[in-house]
Amino acid sequence: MTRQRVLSGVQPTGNPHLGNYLGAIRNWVENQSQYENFFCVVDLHAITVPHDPKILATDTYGIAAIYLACGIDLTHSNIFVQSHVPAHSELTWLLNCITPLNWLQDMVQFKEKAIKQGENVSTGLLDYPVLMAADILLYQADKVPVGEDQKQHLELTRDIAARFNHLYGNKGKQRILKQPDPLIRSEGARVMSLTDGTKKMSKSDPSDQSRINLLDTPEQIQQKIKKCKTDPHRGLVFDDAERPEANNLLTLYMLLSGQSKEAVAIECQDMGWGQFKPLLTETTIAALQPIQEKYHAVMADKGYLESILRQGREQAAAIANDTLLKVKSALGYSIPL
Ligand code: AQP
Repeated sequence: MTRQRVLSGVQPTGNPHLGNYLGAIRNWVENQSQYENFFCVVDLHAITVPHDPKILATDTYGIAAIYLACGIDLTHSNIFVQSHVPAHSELTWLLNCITPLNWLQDMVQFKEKAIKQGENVSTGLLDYPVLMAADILLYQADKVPVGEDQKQHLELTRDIAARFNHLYGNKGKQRILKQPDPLIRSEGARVMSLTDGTKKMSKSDPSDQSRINLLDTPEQIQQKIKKCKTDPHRGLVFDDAERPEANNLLTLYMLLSGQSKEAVAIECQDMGWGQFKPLLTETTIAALQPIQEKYHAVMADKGYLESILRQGREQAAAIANDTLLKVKSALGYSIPL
């Protein structure tokens, strides 16, 4: 039986954090043996906001190394860099021409980032979801494991595929592009900021105190948890809308310690913050230590990393180019001999 195909990615913008790990990468790792997986470093997405050309390549390698460090296994998964497969850009252009402008203007992430950027909003930022649709549709992916923040973009991807198939696949009778399903786990789907439990933990938050980066030192982790926002109540509980920080920090503890929600609820029900914070600190440091060690080992062997990315690119390009050819042929392009 052929395995279903999975595609997902992380942008090489800033430091990857616990949200990227718990919302996305951890789920890729846990489920990878069930699927045929393609994990890309989405470096074309990284320039939709102002970026520094001096660090883009290093950050791109860094995210690929994080994938390996978190447990991506090359017997089940391919790792590649988005810009190494030109079909991503080409399909984006073709899909741009069938995507209504107002679909993009309605995207929540665009509106939020556009407000943050003021006058410097690029066309690329508006077009980000079409590039994301191209990333996914090129691989005819069945499943896309992401955090909750990407759900709307996944719905748009499905709409774009359906529209293409309707317009150019004989009113949908011929399925040229497969509609993917999102894979969003309930726990960890939305890791919140350490400084405001109602805001998503995010690479672009100007305050480094708001997130725990996967490469933070034990001292940084200790200091961030010590200073993180809490509330004046004693006894820690999940799912109290009035206590978003308690819910977030308990969820982090649950996921990083590998315990069930019930066990954590019982363990922490009578705790004060003074008792809980050292426990969370110790658990976080212990969970990140093996990831950090593997990351540094991979980054120290650039030749190895490059060989993985070369192999990943070959596997990815074979599938991507096949889909691109089908799309161009459906659109009426002459195919070079
Ligand atoms: N806070 C989060 N909780 C759960 N999942 C999250 N993801 C991101 N933040 C959280 C998931 O991580 C994957 C990769 O994200 P990305 O590289 O596309 O970056 P992003 O969503 O733009 O991540 P950030 O940190 O939030 O960056 P900015 O600040 O630029 O917006 C995705 O699957 C995402 O859902």
